[in-house]
Amino acid sequence: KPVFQWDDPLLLDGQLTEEERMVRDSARAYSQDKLLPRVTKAFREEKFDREVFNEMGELGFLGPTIEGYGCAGVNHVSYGLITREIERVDSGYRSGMSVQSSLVMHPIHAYGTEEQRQKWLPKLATGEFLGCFGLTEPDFGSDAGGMVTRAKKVDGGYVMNGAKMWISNSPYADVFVVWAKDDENEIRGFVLEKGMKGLTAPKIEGKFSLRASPTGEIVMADVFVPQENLLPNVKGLKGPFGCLNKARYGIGWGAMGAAEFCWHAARQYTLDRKAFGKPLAANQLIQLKLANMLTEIALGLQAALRVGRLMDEGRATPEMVSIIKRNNCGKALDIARVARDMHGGNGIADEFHVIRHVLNLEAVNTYEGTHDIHALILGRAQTGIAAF
Ligand code: TGC
Ligand code: FAD
Repeated sequence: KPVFQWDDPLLLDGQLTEEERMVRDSARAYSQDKLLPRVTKAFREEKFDREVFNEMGELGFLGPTIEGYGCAGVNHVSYGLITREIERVDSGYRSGMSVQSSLVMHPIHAYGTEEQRQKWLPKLATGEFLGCFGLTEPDFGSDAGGMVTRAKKVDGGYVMNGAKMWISNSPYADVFVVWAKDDENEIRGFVLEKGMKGLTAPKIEGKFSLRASPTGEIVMADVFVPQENLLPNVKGLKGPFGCLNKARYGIGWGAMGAAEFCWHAARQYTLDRKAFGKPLAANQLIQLKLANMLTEIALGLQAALRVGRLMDEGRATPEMVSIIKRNNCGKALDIARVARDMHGGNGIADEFHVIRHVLNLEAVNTYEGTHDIHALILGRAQTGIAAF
């Protein structure tokens, strides 16, 4: 007789291959053994543990879907399982991993020359190099195509001027994938390297979200970028958006990991804590909240798995990715807020971890296309009308 498993309600585990389960188990063991013990201090003190990238590199978690160049070459479902386990601990660690994998290694692999791949990918794969991705500008976030950063053609390369804002990893980055307009007004991708004259990456202070992940600007004042640092094989917004498809997909899984943590914590807390002579979990209002969490997470994970399978078959579209990015981030944020409430006063203490997930998920719901921008993408897809 089939038995209901409350923590795997739709038997996701059985839908995975043996290899995928191995990847998941290795990501879970690493995240629980090595990231969880560090995260409270990292978040409280806004402390960036640079060595996390070397550790992830050693385990094959950086650029994991890339074949060769020292990368693991696993499928997209496995990539999603890794982000889910890392984000179960903290969205900031997942952010770092997503940026390195989908926004830095992917464009170099997909749009770069063989020399560029050989030069940067192996060191990004081990975590020896840290990468960042500059698309957003102070005055152009959702409307990324309005960017004003310029790459002017000169002898032997380009001179770049402009500023990028809200850039994950930038203060510590060695490699900067930056999107700018050329003399023909075409958006092109460039790889800038730490130490280039005129290139700085000041940290953004006062962040109350993703405090374990450094965020900064990229400021370019007459930076000379040699011709060989142009990513030659893409032009236009489809360059950066092609990277975002991969990263947004991983976030769809990752947000569910954070939500699962909050759900499990709320369940255990309300089983353990007594009020009015009985466990909190014995109240209908509490059980309703737990039932909603279980349902949304089970459905969100199924959707992420489906998109992952389609991606592995080459059949996924950006709109499918918008469905899971939007739904799973929005639902995870709701779940985290409700779980925080269910913890009462303890819910605001970082030792219970839930408030940290709430704060992180506020940013996760905003970056890589806000919740409403993904609604507009899905609105356009069914009406044919761009309502941006
Ligand atoms: P639109 O007219 O829709 O498209 C312009 C060109 O781009 C192509 N395109 C895509 N290609 C591949 N994948 C996609 N998802 C694509 N979306 C669009 C499109 O086909 C077209 O190509 P072509 O050849 O015809 O020119 O562009 P639009 O200017 O109307 O923009 C629409 C909108 C609002 C949907 C878009 O700008 C958008 O998605 N805005 C959100 C911006 C965003 O997501 N920024 C993310 C910055 S990176 C980040 O947040 C990292 S956080 C990471 C972390 O720490 O984890
Ligand atoms: P805006 O575009 O100004 O939007 C403000 C509000 O208006 C939002 O609610 C939005 O949904 C709404 N809105 C906008 N346009 C419309 C419309 N047409 N109709 C209805 N509502 C609309 N970017 C990078 O390039 N690289 C990174 O590594 C990176 N990392 C980030 C890390 C963090 C911690 C954060 C917070 C952001 C990061 N970003 C990064 C930037 C992120 O992608 C942008 O913040 C995001 O795309 C939204 O842009 P914006 O902040 O300019 O908001």
